[in-house]
Amino acid sequence: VFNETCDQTGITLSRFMLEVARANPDLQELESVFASIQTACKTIAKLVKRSAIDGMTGLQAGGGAVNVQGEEQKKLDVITNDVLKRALKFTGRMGVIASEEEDVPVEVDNTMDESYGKDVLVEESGGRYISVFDPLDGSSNVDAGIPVGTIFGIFEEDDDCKLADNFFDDKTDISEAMKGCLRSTLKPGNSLVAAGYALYSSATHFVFTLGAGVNGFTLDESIGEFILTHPNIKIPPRGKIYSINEANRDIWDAPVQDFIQGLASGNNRGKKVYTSRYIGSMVGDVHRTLLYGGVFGYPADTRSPNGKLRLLYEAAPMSFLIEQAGGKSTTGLVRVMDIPPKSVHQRVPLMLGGADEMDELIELYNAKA
Ligand code: AFP
Ligand code: FBP
Repeated sequence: VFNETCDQTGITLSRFMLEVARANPDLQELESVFASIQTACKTIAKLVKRSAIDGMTGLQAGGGAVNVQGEEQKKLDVITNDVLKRALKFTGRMGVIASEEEDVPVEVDNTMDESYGKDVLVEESGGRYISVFDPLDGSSNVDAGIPVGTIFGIFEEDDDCKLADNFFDDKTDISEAMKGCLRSTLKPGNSLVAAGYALYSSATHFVFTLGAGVNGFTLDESIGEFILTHPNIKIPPRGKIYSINEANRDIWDAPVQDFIQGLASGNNRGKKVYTSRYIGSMVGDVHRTLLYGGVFGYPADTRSPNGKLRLLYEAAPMSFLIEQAGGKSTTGLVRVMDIPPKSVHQRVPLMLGGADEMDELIELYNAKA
């Protein structure tokens, strides 16, 4: 019956993860993590779609809420953060979660949920994973109906972090203990065990990697399931689109100025004249880059020497996906996946795209060094 159902629906994300877990017992616990993430993403898709109708547009009440990066929080930033946090909490597999919308990482106290009443034990606290996420990336666009997304990355907790958990009994020390836990746990992108995004657009897409290629699913709203529509995504070595905020052109690093000029004029190794597409919503811009090829970036400039994008929950997960699809991701000087984070909300210059395109950019940087 199960197979017959799948013949009718296609390969669902749930079935895909079930088969991954069967073939790789070590990844079994990730199945429940993914079950929660996909439920959260379906919920966020609904919230985004209904935001104008349900009065969820605009800034958080009072207009005064600002996240730790000094960005004004929108109502949807706050509620989508809550949706993801709650979903991850009840996997029972999370030790720590870190989000764009939280000042510091949040420990997952996943033993009890008061809303269920005191007697209901939800899960034994057995956090094995750490999740980093941006619940609603591109949210400044959302009121105009422009695509937005959720980005996530999953690391495995290490032993030092488990030791730090012992200190959580004294609630007053949680935040300091968490900082210690974070320092000992959050790793460069090359330690990610999974990463992905959901794109809320003309359709809802869910694209992820477990370190063995990239697969893309599309939400079939009639059955409420993500269906495998883009198996084994590969980014071509060269595309014909670049995606970058050209308002910053005059203040970019010189190699990026030369590189983009070369793409626009056809004076590049591929001898192709590129066109420009920029949504200003990273998930949409990266999704197009993955599927159509080309270049996406938010490089260093004189105003923002570290660029704009956050290493942990924007640049590293997207770099993992791009590399798994055969592309490359660099600051121009170093591979983004190799950069160890020093703080949760650290920014990093990011240029990603086809392997040939990025090799050309890296050579331009090397030539100017
Ligand atoms: P918001 O979440 O504030 O809309 O920012 C989106 C974002 O971090 C990323 O998704 C875009 O690629 C980038 O900012 C766009 O930034 P610019 O407006 O400076 O081009
Ligand atoms: P497509 O339907 O081929 O994507 O074309 C879209 C479009 O007509 C407009 O929506 C868009 O503003 C314009 O082309 C972009 O043109 P260009 O590629 O020259 O920037």
